[in-house]
Amino acid sequence: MKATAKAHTNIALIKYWGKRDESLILPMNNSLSLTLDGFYTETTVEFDDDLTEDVFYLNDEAVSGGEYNRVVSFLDRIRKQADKRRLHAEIRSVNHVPTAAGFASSASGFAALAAAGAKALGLQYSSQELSALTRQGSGSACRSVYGGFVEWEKGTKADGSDSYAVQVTAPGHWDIRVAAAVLSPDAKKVLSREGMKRTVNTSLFYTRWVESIPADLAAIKDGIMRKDFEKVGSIAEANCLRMHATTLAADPPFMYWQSTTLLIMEAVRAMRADGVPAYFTIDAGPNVKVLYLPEDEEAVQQRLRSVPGVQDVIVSKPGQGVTCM
Ligand code: 2P0
Repeated sequence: MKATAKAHTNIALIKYWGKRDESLILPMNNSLSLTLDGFYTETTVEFDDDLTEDVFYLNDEAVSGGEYNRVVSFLDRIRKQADKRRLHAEIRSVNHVPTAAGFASSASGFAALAAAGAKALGLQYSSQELSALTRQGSGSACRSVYGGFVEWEKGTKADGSDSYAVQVTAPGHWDIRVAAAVLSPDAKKVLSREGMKRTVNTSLFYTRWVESIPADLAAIKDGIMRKDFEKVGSIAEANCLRMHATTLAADPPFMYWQSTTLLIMEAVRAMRADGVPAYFTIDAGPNVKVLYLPEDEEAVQQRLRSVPGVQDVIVSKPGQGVTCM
C-alpha cells in the first residue's frame, strides 16, 4: 500500500482563469500548457492500518492547517473510490525547485499526489481518469498528468466527468525553451483561487475573456503543429495580458505585477526589437516566464539576468508527464 510518483509543473500559454463549479473545480474555459522539466515534485504515499490520521511532510517538514486539510480532502476522494474510507496515510512530498523563491507549484504537487495515492490503493486509472481525479485537487494540476503541450478540456457536464486534460503533442515534438525569471520571494497578496473567483464575479472584462478563448486556442494549436514560434509566442503573450486585464477590471481591482515584472516585460520586447524572438507569460504572481528557441539561450539568459530585481533564471525544456516508481 505504498507508491511514489513524480510530476512536473506546467506553464499555461492559454490560461485557466475562472471556475464554473468551485467544489468540483470545473473551469469556465479550456486552457493549454507546456509541461516543464525544470520543476517537479516527488511524492510517496503509504497507507497504514496503524495510523489514526493522515500525516503530511513537505520537504521533510510536517504540514498542518489549510495546506494539510487540502491534501486530506483530496485523499478522501481517492479513498472513497477505493472504498477504503477509514485508512490513513503518511504522505511525503519533496519539491525539486532549484531555488526557494516561491516557485513551488500546486500543479506538480497534486499530480504526483493523485498518481501515488491511486497506485498505493491499487486503483487502475487511464491517463484521462487520472487527469479528471487530479483536477479535483487543483485545476492546473490536471494538465501535469501529460508531458509536452497539453489542453484541458473544460467539459460541459455538471458532474465534471468530461473535464480533463489531453496531450496535444509529446515532449519530443518541438524543442522550445522556457526561462523562469525569479523575483523576490514575497507571498502572493491575492491567491489565485480567490483572484479567479473575484474576477468571475465582478470583472467588467470577464465575459470578453471567455469569448476570446476559442480563437486563441485554435490559432495556438495550429502554431504548435507547424512549429511557428512567433505565432505561438505572440498568442501566449496576448492571452496572458488579457488574463491580467480581467484582474484590473475586478471590484476591488487587483494586480499581480511588481515593478520588476514590468522591467522584464520591457526587456523581452527589447529583445524582439533586436531580432531575438522571445515572448513572456505571467501567472497569478510577479514572476515572469519567457519562451524562446534553443539557439537564443545565451542571449535570453544574459538579458534577463541584467534586469535589476531578477534574482535567478531557471531554464526548462518540455517535460514528461507523471510517472510512478
Ligand atoms: C493556469 N493559473 O492556467 C492559471 C493561470 C494561474 C494563472 O491555474 O483553484 O492553482 O487549485 O484550481 O490551478 C492557478 O490556479 O487553482 C492557475 P485551483 P490553480 O495555470
